[in-house]
Amino acid sequence: AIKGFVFDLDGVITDTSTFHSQAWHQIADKVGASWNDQLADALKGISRMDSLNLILAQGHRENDFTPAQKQALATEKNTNYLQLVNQMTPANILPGITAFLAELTTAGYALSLASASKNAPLVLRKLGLSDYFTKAVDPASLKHGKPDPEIFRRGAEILGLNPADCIGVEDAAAGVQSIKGAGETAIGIGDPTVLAAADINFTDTTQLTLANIKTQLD
Ligand code: B16
Ligand code: MG
Repeated sequence: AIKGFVFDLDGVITDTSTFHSQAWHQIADKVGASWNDQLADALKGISRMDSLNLILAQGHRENDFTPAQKQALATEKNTNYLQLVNQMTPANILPGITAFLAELTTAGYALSLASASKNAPLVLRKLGLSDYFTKAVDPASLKHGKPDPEIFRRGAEILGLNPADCIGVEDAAAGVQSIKGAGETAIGIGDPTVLAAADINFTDTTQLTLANIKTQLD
């Protein structure tokens, strides 16, 4: 039986993906890589350095920077991103999420966070949601990022639960792959063709209710 929920942050709890995209777009322009929606989508759920490597590859510039220069570009992106995050308020919580978190907590489900973002604790504080996520996977401690199953496996482990008793909630294809690899039930939020590997598909966060999930699982 399901006892816990493991949440992605960006794209599920709040839409920081537009902020990540804005911040990376500036870096792409700087290194001469063309920017498009497919590239923006491919960066979802991917770690900061993996994202930079994808952008450099897109511009055929993967061999043009030293590790120190790449570190500086990643830091510059994060500075751009933090300026946007610092303007966030609880109004940036996606529709239905606060009610869903309250519903889950009241019903006795355990909650954890499986975000690839090193800025996740700050984002949760800005949203006023830190109290729901006292258990969170530290992305700095991971050997492999999404789509590897490690982050969602750890999301269950920190709750003391078997992955089979957990539902993972994701908006990115790489994240759904990670959930399924960990042996959890996957809810995909967004385009069902992109998230075809999920067990349950919802087009947006307003559909996240226990009643809707139970209907889909029966
Ligand atoms: P940071 P998630 C991911 O968060 C984002 O989707 C991805 O675009 C970002 O590069 C990654 O976090 C790392 O973020 O640079 O803040 O450490 O979707 O796993 O919550
Ligand atoms: Mg996400």
